[in-house]
Amino acid sequence: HYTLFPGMPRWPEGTEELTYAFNPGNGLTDTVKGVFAVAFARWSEVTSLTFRETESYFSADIRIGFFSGDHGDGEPFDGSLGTLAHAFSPTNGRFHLDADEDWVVSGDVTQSALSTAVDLESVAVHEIGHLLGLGHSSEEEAVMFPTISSRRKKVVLAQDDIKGIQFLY
Ligand code: TQI
Ligand code: ZN
Ligand code: ZN
Repeated sequence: HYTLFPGMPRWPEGTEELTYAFNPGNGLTDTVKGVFAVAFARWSEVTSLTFRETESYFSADIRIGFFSGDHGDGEPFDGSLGTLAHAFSPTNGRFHLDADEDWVVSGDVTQSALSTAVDLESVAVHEIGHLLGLGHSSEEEAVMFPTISSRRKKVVLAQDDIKGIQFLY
């Protein structure tokens, strides 16, 4: 079953559109940005929320960046595997990914030669769930389940994820 954060934080009643922006310092390609767009679309398909990319990193609702090791928020990344990414409950909007992972951006993670390969879209869909207010699920098929096998792709929302997000929005 899905969980919510303590106190059930959510984006305010009446929120229709959330903006997101990428850390300008990362210089991300359109291919990488496209993975996030697809991940956001999975959540907008089952809610009335929409997501729009903006150029303005500091005024965006959701701020996405790749960082290595200690990056100034007291939750340092740890190199390959371990912590892959973190995102915070509404309405914080911080969405950080570990720059030292072997991210698979396009192509099939299950076929990667690297045992450390991590599927970017799978992690993005999970973290967006946190950004919108979902905690972890006890259901293994849910994208909000707290573990993922390496070289696994899990991007399709389970009924449990959908029930959780539709409770909030
Ligand atoms: N990062 C943890 C996560 O996103 C950070 C975290 C732990 C967390 N407890 C939390 C965030 C409670 C919000 C609320 O779960 S992670 C997975 C999964 C991670 C793990 O790097 O361990 C995914 C990131 F589920 F596969 F294990 C993305 Cl998909
Ligand atoms: Zn961080
Ligand atoms: Zn999580």
